[in-house]
Amino acid sequence: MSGGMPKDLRSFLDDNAESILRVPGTVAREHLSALIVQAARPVMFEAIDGFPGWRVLDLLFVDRRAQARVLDTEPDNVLACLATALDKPPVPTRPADAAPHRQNVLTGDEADLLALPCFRHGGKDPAPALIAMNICREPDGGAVNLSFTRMTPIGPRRATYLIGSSPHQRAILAAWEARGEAMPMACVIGTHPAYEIMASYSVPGHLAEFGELEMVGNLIGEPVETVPCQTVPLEVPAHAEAVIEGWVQPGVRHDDGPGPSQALYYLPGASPQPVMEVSAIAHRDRPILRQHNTLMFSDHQPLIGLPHEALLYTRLRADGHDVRELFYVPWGGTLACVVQIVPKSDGEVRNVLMRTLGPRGPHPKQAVARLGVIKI
Ligand SMILES: [Mn+2]
Repeated sequence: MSGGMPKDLRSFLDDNAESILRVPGTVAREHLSALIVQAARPVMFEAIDGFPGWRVLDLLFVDRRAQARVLDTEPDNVLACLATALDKPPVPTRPADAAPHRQNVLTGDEADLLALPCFRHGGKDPAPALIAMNICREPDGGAVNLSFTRMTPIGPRRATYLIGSSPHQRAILAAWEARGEAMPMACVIGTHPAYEIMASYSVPGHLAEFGELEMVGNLIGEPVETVPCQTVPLEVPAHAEAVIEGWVQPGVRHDDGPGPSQALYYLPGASPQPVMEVSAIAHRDRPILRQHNTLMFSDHQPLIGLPHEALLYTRLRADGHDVRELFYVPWGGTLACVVQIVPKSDGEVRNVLMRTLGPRGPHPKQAVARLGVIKI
């Protein structure tokens, strides 16, 4: 382990060095998407043609073995471990004095989204895109939400960002737009991967009790440290590879699409999405652009499923069912869920399947029971 240092992406990579496939040669960004899918395990590209200094990392959640490393547990204990952590009270964040991503702070004309090795996921994507954890806050110092977004640069300091997948992100922007005010936003890339579980957490109503960042402390076993942004009134994790800051102007939309979806469709059309005006880009030396390919057999499906698998596991076990494993199968998007159960009575399996199809996101359309005890 990494002594008393705060947990970040680099401490995680050091602790799990043997599990990472390293690609030392220079790779063209046009090839990244296909290479990531073929890697089928955590993969780091050490050099990207035309983007000196940058590295690209993906597939930290591709299967239960990878997820177990993030949670520092065993593959057959991932859901029990995560369920326990999500059941704990939130851990307040605490301020830090310094942040490695401030090693390079680019503002004004120096900030250039096009200098980052964004890449197309599918062949029909309109432009290279960037996946980031998006932090925004309700007006008047309200609740802070953390969620993933796909940003597509449309200029050096402008990017559309896909708002469709996060109800909280949509609601917070709507509150700012109703006041006719620009919304401050920060996009965070490359934290300890446990943060990403909470950025994938989508549960209605939680903002009244906690923001996602406050639950990350339970996943990494220490409070999340934050620092103020440089150009917007928001706090961001102090231990990140890169932070993009900016403002979302009210009422402005720009077409985005086509693009992949978690449900394995390649969405054919374009849709109007909000636009972030970038005010600063901060990054560590030799930054690691942790990215999420959104095509099939990537992190996209398992990461979206993971926190919701743990919540459903908790609920089914609280109802007295001997659930052993529960899995939104990646080849079913997030629409098919397999539950491994040791039933104790007639009709129990049917009840469990009906509960699995209940009103919770993601919304499986198909639930399958697998009986007995099986090692995966
Ligand atoms: Mn939320």
